[in-house]
Amino acid sequence: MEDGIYGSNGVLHGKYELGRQLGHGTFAKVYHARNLHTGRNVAMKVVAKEKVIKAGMMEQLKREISVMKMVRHPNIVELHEVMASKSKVYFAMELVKGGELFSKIEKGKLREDVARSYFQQLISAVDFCHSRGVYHRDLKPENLLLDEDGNLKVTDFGLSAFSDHLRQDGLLHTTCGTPAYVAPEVIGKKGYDGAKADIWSCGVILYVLLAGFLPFQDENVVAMYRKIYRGDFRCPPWFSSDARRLITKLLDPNPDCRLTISKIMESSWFKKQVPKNPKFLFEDDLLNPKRKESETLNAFHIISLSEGFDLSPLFEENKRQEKQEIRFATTKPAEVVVSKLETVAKAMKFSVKKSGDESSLRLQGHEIGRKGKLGVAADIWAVAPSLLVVEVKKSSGDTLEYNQFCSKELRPALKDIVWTSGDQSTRL
Ligand code: ISQ
Repeated sequence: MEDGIYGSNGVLHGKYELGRQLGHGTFAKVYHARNLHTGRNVAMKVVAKEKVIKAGMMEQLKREISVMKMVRHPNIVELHEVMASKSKVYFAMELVKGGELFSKIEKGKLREDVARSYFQQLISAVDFCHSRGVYHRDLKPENLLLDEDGNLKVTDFGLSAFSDHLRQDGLLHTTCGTPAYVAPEVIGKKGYDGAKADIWSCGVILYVLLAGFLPFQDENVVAMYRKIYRGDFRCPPWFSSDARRLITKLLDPNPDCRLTISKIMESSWFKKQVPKNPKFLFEDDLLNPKRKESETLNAFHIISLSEGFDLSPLFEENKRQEKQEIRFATTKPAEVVVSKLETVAKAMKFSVKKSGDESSLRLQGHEIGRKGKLGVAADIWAVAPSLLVVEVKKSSGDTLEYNQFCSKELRPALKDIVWTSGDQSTRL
């Protein structure tokens, strides 16, 4: 088979069983694969060596691969191992199951706080790699994946020579070769600073997250180049003044004037607190990381004894109210919980009030029921860094109406974010 790398059983390198194709482009294909020794599922990127050699990138690539194999960052798709045959290079990478960040933007622009949370994760990944001398050079939404918990994962860091468009079917997908995310100095083919070029692309990505469309667009590619060279773009009216200020400094066509990562991190838009600041049950865990680790395990362990909804044994002191309360654990981020609750409220035409840190929500019906308007209170508690407990209770109105609201609206809406100990996505 494939120049000797497959055994007669079709197993790659005697180790990986290739499964379905996850994506493809002109140069690269990505497959689902399973390591038969460890049982670990991976994403296997297969690239034709010839393309890399033709681009004169082999040496640089080898250097960057050796760096990427050593780096570990929560927002970077991990490169587990690299294998090669005569004609192909195989990258066994962390399998990321939540799809492309793209698919979120295809549904429309993101809320500013949600965009900020993704942008902060992106900048954290970019900063980490730049500090190790690795540049992406091809940052675009196709390279931004989401894991099952909604965390951002950047793919192809240091592998841009192998990077390719995996799909070309979406609203914001660029047709192969368009420079929508590429810095002017890169198009100009002068020598360029990889760090500055990545920061430009981050600026385009931030614009797209907040706008739902590209900053530099034209049916005519030459006209599009011209806009990029001039930094000729407009911010839509819904951008906040802080967001405008930051994007304008990121999309500066002069790389010497463009913001550095540390200046991005100092900017008021970037620093603004993201909503996910749930109350910490074990507040001093934050001060004592050693204890945090053991408590984290305990938190999962305790909750794993109380499957799914209603963890009332955890909160004995509230037993009197237990029929009126819903408590459940989730490994999803707080903004996912908030957005689920807001969707329910919207469907029911309830109004929503949130505390400043969005760890508490109050939902209020407008219809006058048997005991006035129905009021629902939701509180989000972080019991461990990646585990939240959500508590929902009636704050006003009739209990029967509230119970109906819970069974018909709330429980079905929250069902798929409830964590149970059998959940594959939890890391115990
Ligand atoms: C990881 N998981 C799923 C898909 C992927 C595509 C490209 C690179 C890495 C990936």
